[in-house]
Amino acid sequence: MRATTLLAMTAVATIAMPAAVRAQVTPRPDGAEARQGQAIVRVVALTDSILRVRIGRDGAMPEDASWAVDRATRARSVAVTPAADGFATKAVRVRFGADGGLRVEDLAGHVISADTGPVRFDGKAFTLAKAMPQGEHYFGMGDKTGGLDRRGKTFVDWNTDAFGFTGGEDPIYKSIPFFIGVGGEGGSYGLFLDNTWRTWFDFGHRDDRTLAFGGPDGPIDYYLIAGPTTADVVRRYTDLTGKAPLTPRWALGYQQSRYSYMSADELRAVAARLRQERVPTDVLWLDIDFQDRNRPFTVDKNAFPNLKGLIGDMKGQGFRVVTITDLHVAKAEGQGYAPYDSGTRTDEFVHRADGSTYVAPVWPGPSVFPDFTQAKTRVWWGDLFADQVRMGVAGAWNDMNEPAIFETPTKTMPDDVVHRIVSDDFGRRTATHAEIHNVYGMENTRATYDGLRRLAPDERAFVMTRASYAGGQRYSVTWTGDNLATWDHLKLSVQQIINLGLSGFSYGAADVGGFAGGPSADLLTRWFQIGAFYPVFRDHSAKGTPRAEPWVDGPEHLAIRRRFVEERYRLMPYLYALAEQNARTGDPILRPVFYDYPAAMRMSCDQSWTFTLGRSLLVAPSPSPEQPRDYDVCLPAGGWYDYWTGQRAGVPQQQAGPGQIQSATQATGVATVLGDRVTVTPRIDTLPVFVRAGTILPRQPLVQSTAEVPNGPLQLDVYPGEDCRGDLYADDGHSMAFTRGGFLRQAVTCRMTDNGMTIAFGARTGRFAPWWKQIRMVVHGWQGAGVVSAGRRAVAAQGDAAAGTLSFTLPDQRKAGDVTLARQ
Ligand code: MIG
Repeated sequence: MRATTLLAMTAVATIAMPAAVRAQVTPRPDGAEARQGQAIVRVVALTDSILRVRIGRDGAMPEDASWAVDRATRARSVAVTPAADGFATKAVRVRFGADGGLRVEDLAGHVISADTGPVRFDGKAFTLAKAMPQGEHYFGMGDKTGGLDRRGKTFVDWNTDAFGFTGGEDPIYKSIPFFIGVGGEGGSYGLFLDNTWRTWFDFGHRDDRTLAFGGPDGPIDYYLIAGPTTADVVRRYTDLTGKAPLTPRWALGYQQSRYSYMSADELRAVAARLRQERVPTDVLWLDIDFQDRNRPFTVDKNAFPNLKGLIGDMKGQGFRVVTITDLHVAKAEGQGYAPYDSGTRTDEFVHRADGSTYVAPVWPGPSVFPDFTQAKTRVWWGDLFADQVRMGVAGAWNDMNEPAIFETPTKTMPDDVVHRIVSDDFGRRTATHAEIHNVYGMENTRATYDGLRRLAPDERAFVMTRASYAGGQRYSVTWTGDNLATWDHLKLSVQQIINLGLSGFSYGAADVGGFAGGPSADLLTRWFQIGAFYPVFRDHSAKGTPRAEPWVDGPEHLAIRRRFVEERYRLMPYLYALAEQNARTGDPILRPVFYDYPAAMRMSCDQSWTFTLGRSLLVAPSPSPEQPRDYDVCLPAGGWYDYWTGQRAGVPQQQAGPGQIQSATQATGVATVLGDRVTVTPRIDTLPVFVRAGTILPRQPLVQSTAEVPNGPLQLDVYPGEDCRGDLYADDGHSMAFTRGGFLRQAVTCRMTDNGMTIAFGARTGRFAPWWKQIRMVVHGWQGAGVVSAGRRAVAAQGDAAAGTLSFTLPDQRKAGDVTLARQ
């Protein structure tokens, strides 16, 4: 069916051209060029699986420069094998059709991506069109709304302050012109259009056989990234646009925010209550009201008379303080406001077309805007954080950087505002806002991030942004902006974070509870349960809305919320190892199920916001969370355990015999297990979480913040199954020492033997001495007693028949070695 459609489309594409005409292909050592009407298409193999496609409109290639892909990466290439109609790498074959149309196949001839015709121009605007096979689905594009799958929809990239955006609203805050096609005959592939203008993508909205995209101007410069797995694509996309740096560990803790905590006293009271209620917390946020008249880099001395002292006291209680710094600089002439004075002196602000400084109203009133596309302006901006760093501020929150402008229907700068580009490989030139708009926020975070790294070179920098562009993950984490306190937004938040993760932004957040509106008690509780599994877990709410701290709905709701925050803290070794894996590979922290389990694409349950945290944990909220009705969870093949009870959750159907197996689990209410399908009866105090069979899951004793040293052993839960492993990673959590050997990495694997199991601790790398002195092992799915030995030493073990576990304690396993378990 799918192949027929493709053949038909190819036929359509070629019928238009005289059949005998062949595209003229000019070979290159690293690719090939062909003529497409008036245009030249150049394809260069950066690697065997990453192709860069540039199209010269009138013979000349576009400027070889990028905000997203650095020079060294763009300069990579591999030698290719030429062919009459194109070339081949070790992974793909590139063929130009008679009309110069591009077709990329795997080496077995499966189509990965194929033009349906040549590039089309309309003045400066361009349109590219590719075949859209049935059964292919599309993901990525950052945190755009519209559900998980982009198929059938159309999107525009134009960073927009979208307060209270609805579930289908577009554009919103970020522009990441990158998508992944999943489910086509050539496997997953990615396409990144590196064009900062107001680009657009149509995933079959107009014509369900055509995926079209284009822009109003700017370079036609895109990358095709072959898989075949989705993970291959994401890793390669982050090879191109950069990995997110390892965050400080405290950024993985619970974070409490509000627009705004209005005074030092109020912040102290919130902090005290968090500790009193024993809700583990790492970060407190100060929103715009901590500043003097909303002016960036100032402090309201009445409300916060001693910010440095406050931050120090908070640190003493295990809290970090992150403060907001918007990019609009108050136009405060002759008032001793240093950012304005120094920026004016050295001409750091964006100009109008007539050369005067562009002034527009935002929070501080009339404001001016740093020209972040100049390297020297970024340095100037970064240096402004010196005071904050001195006061102990832990990180920066860059808001309003679309940029948002008040009192104008476009909500942003006029298109003809002039930016100066003096940066990277760009030729020195001016550019209109139409070109720079979508990268303005990212360059703002770049300036902030680089500044913090310069000011405190041995600390990891933490920046959170609202607007960004492809590659922004190198500088900041992000959140989804001004969402609403509705059930739809709770679900949407996970879909947004999944697509952010597939778009390089592995650290996604959404305001827990919803920014505007005020959540019901049940909604806020559910949001805590789900938010506890977000990569970044921050409760935040708008001025004038009901408070949304964990205790606001009374002790019963607080108890549920606390339990989920606590569970996140217990999982910190797992979460932190995922963060570190992300920094090396680009693998998202929070993933769609099909990331690690491609067959999940074909499962029949509603998986529209089921997600995994790493490959080992699967979180399955109700597809209609506001409804108390039963729902089905499909678990990928291979077997799963109920996270909360440790019991096997998916007995394969063939072993179950006729009829259904009833298995009552404490966590999910009554679960009916039929094959890999689990029927869940929702309860407000539970959230179904499953652990992949074949996992060794590290957890730690409960702490009230990551600053506290856990008291007790590291716990390793072993869930037997195929490819059984777990990863230990530890370091000091905040400094750059991990880049100099100050880390601990160790793999632990398990395999079933005839009469039990062998658990193998791999060799440890790195020099970091961890907090744990002992390891508590809990082996699940174990029947009866067991004899355990580590090396030649016998280890006392306790079997628990009811729980189906065997437990024992080992000294820290600094060296590689086997632990053997024998059934008795
Ligand atoms: O115009 O700083 O999205 O999180 O609390 C509103 C105040 C400005 C928008 C952000 C929101 C923040 C708020 N900001």
